[in-house]
Amino acid sequence: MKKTLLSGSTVTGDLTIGNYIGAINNWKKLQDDYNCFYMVADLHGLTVYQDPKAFKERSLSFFAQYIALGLDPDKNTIFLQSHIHEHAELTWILSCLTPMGYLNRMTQFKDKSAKNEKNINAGLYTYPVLMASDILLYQVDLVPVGEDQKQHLELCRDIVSFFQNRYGETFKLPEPYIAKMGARIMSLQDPTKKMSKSDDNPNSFISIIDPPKTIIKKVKSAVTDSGTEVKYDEEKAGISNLLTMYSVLSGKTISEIENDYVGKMYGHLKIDLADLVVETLKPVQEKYADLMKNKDHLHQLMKQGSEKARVVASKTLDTVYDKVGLYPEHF
Ligand code: ATP
Ligand code: LTN
Repeated sequence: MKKTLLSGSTVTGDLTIGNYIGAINNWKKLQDDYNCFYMVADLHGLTVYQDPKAFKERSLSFFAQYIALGLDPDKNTIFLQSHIHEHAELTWILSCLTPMGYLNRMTQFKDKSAKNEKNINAGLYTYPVLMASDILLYQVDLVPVGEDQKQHLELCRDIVSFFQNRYGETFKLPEPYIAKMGARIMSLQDPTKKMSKSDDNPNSFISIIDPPKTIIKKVKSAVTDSGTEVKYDEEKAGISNLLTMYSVLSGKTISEIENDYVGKMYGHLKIDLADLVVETLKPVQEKYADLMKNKDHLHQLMKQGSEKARVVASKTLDTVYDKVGLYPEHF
């Protein structure tokens, strides 16, 4: 029996090279060995204001971006979170068991509310409970996430014990699955912050569907220090970030790259990195363009994903409703 895993990305902006290196590239490697659920987290996206028309298009685009990046809709269950109403329903039940003190500790809530002072809504606060529901509905063994999501996963594990202490064994206890290399790509404009697709400054990230000219411009204008020697150094976050990206995308080790650039300058590495990113994304962008031409086909694939997801999610939710003592509608 294959182990089950689930992961997802929030619908805000477009997927970045950071999401690719830190998440989707790893998801791709897991698709043969695990029973994988990959979710387009559109409900999570609503924690910030979204223009309804643009948001609809973006969710479809995200679904196509997952597939274009190499997730196979026949091998995996790829679906939109909002298509499975069980996510929102389980969130309510789990919210009633989650102490506010636990949510108060979440660093993502603190960061996002500091960034978003005008819209600190309850959804932003209970976001980790929705994330726990995403995971627990599918009885998953593993959750591949970046470092930034580890705290949410720990909370999910706490929620399992709150629930099970009251109602008995119900959920599988999920484990984080964190890839070692390239787990964190930093912003091109402030390399002390992680690259984030919802950053206000588009020069801080490379979107996987940015045109080649934009990619080249963004890499060239990446912030580095005033030095010249191409060497990995934790004190020099900018150049180290470019080296990490180069290493993950080329498959070369950092020291091999350092050797290749002896006597050369930061600018040389930037030009080569820009080319490498453009080349890596070329087939992805071609596939994306192809997929977006045929929306009926995309809708068909979406339906295929949600039908598979619903079978598992509804079974778990039925068990939960029964355990907490909600009166059944059917006998
Ligand atoms: P947002 O800006 O909306 O917070 P994000 O770019 O941080 O978005 P998420 O949707 O939060 O992306 O994350 C999707 C997955 O990508 C997660 O597993 C996360 O750990 C990973 N990820 C996000 N940003 C990076 C990054 N800069 N480097 C590596 N992995 C990342
Ligand atoms: N919060 C996650 C996205 C996400 C997720 C999940 C990841 C939503 N639900 C369930 C793993 C499992 C993020 O990366 N921002």
